[in-house]
Amino acid sequence: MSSGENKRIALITGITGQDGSYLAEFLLKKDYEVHGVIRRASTFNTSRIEHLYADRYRHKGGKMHLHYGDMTDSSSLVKIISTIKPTEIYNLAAQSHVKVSFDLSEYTAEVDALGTLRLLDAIRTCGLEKRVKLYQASTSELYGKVQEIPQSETTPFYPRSPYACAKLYAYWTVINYREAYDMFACNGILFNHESPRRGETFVTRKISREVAKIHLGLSDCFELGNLDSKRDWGHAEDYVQAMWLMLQQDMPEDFVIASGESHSVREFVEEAFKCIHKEIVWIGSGVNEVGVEEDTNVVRVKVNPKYFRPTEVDLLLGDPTKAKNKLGWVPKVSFKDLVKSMMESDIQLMQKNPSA
Ligand code: NDP
Ligand code: GDR
Repeated sequence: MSSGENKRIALITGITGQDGSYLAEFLLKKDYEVHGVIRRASTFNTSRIEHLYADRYRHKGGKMHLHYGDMTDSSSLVKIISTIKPTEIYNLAAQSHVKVSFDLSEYTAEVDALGTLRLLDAIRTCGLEKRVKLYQASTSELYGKVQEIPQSETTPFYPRSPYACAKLYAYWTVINYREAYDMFACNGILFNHESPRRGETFVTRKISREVAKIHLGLSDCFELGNLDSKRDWGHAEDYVQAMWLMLQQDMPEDFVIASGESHSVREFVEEAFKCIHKEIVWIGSGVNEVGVEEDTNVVRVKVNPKYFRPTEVDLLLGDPTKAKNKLGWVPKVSFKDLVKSMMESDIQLMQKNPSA
């Protein structure tokens, strides 16, 4: 076999997102040739991956290559796949915001559900179904309304949002193509994972940014929705390693990737304030509940129902035993360290640029 045939070529959809950026870094370190699909946008959307170019100012050099494409545009997917001939595809592209999916339900289904189908068909159109390995970004949102605690690969699904319904379609399409066409295609059922690169509208990053602003005297209070929902939060950098491990197995299988610990939004807030040496106590209830700073009694957090979802996912707690046993994967970053790393990063960012 020539060295060309051994070349490891990865295609990442969603490379400009949180996970895409960590995964690209991880694969480049493993000497992959990395290709990413980016969308045309009216402003720059490559801030998370610019450092991966050899010449970041002229967007040149290195082993990362970007291609314009979109999950709603089959022809772009076929063109990219037929040109690159990837050995591994990581399908991370999605309208990934659960609350927004209630407003953009049809678009979310186009991208997250049909987009996955388009990608699978593009692989077949290019005749690569026996050569390429596919990772699908499935989600703990599939579990939705609690059926079992903790949630594992065998827990029944009960999606609670247009996002989760779209991801459920994608999950089953991946399994169907695996069985129908003998494709190496896996679902990673990943529980929430965060980082300093997390999008600003997800709750953890919203909290770390707002608490950083309070710490620096740039703001004095912020608003949240449901404080009682519980999530199993890990660090994105740990989780992208699990994506890769799934594609290095002999057989394609689906895996739960989680920390095995669950914390409420309220606890995340408290931990973030601890990082700036402030204790938060809660008074009132429901929409009248506020978080006040213990020493000063100043209100720091208010509940605003505008952030509530029509249907909520109350409690997610994953059981990652299968991943531990078969992939040898265990998360390294604890909840406390995750909050600390996000807080430190946002304090630094705000110090440099207070209007960020
Ligand atoms: P982000 O929202 O940070 O990134 C989403 C990526 O998808 C971005 O690169 C975005 O591009 C791209 N994208 C969106 N729409 C399209 C489209 N129509 N065509 C092409 N690209 C598109 O998500 P994360 O990195 O957090 O998550 C990655 C994947 O994992 C997603 O599929 C998400 O649903 C799933 N997931 C995430 C979890 C988490 O906790 N982070 C947990 C479980 C699953 P642009 O930058 O231009 O917007
Ligand atoms: P989630 O993440 O819906 O779990 O989806 P998000 O951070 O948006 O919400 C987590 C929980 O926090 C509550 N919440 C708020 N959420 C936001 N965004 N803003 C608020 O002000 C706020 N206040 C309280 C929410 O109601 C919810 O209960 C994420 C995404 O990355 C998905 O793509 C992924 O599939 C799942 O994680 C696993």
